[in-house]
Amino acid sequence: MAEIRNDWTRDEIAEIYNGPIMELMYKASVVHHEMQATGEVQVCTLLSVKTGGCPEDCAYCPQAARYQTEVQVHKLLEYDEVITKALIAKENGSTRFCMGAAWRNIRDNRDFDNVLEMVKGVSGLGLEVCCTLGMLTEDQARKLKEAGLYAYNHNLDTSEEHYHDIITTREYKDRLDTLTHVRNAGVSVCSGGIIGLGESEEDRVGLLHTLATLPQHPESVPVNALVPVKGTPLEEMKRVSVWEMIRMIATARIIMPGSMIRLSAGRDEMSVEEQALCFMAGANSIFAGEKLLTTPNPEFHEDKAMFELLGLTPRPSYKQHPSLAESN
Ligand code: SAM
Ligand code: DTB
Ligand code: SF4
Repeated sequence: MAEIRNDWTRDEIAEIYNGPIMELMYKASVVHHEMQATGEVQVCTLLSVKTGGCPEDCAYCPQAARYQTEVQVHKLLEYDEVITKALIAKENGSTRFCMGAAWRNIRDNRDFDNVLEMVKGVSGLGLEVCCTLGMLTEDQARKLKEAGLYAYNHNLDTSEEHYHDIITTREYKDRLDTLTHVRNAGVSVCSGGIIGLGESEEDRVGLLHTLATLPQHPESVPVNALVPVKGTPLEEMKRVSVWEMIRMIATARIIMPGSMIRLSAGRDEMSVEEQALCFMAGANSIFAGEKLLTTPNPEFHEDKAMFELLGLTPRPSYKQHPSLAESN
């Protein structure tokens, strides 16, 4: 049985990451089979509850106020609209619902109170509720937890060394501090990154190393491929190849065997065959629905057809692998 380790060295991870691709996929597949239900893929839905106008300068992000993009800016959605969207997501087979806001950090104001109500409402539908609202304090994380929040998403995005080429308005340490606040409040941690930002292979290994050597692995690790958006500084970046996604996913699966590895942004450009390789390599979750937060994603019916073709079943909510119930 694969072991959960938090003492991985960078060299060990680099060796796994750089191994021959077939061997890497095989090893990841074995770990996946031991530690996860391989035929199951969790279907999650994203909803941008507050879009655009963000003061941060993340070079990839269409929601940063300083870039001229075509994003439709809107203030916080109404409660009823959010609940309606969550119900539709549930009817379409999603078991996790993630609400995103283009905030630098949470502030203790009316908007936050309204988000707490939304969390309560969505959790009442039996969905795993996740939020991604920027930086937060431990007290704010506790309030979210009390409202019924299951998980909080806060990506490290890239390695510490590459961070300032992508974001200058906050520090890597700010991100790590938020993850500590989330963890201390007893909320499940969702943290991963993006590839295709112009980072080196060492940066990818560095990101994976930081995640895998946190005191406890994030329960959920999204692997995003950059979706280059017109108007952002990274609009001209070349899309990453599926082999790079596979290397990231497989390495993440091997070094964080108990975590959900989420094939996140970038699926819209991937064939079913390419996605199947990502599932073989250990990915066990997707975001469904025609939009991620602001960019296109495959439609429900396309994913339904893919699940049928590949013999995959949607993973139920709140499921933890028995082998992990004690240890993580
Ligand atoms: N503002 C909050 C924050 O940054 O934590 C929450 C929302 S933010 C849009 C959530 C995540 O979406 C980012 O951390 C980043 O990893 C991902 N993301 C944003 N734009 C992306 C893009 N163009 N391609 C791929 N991933 C992207
Ligand atoms: C994550 O890692 N990927 C999702 C979710 N967490 C919040 C967001 C992807 C956003 C892609 C760009 C967009 O649609 O705006
Ligand atoms: Fe703002 Fe989040 Fe986009 Fe960065 S990724 S600009 S913090 S919405």
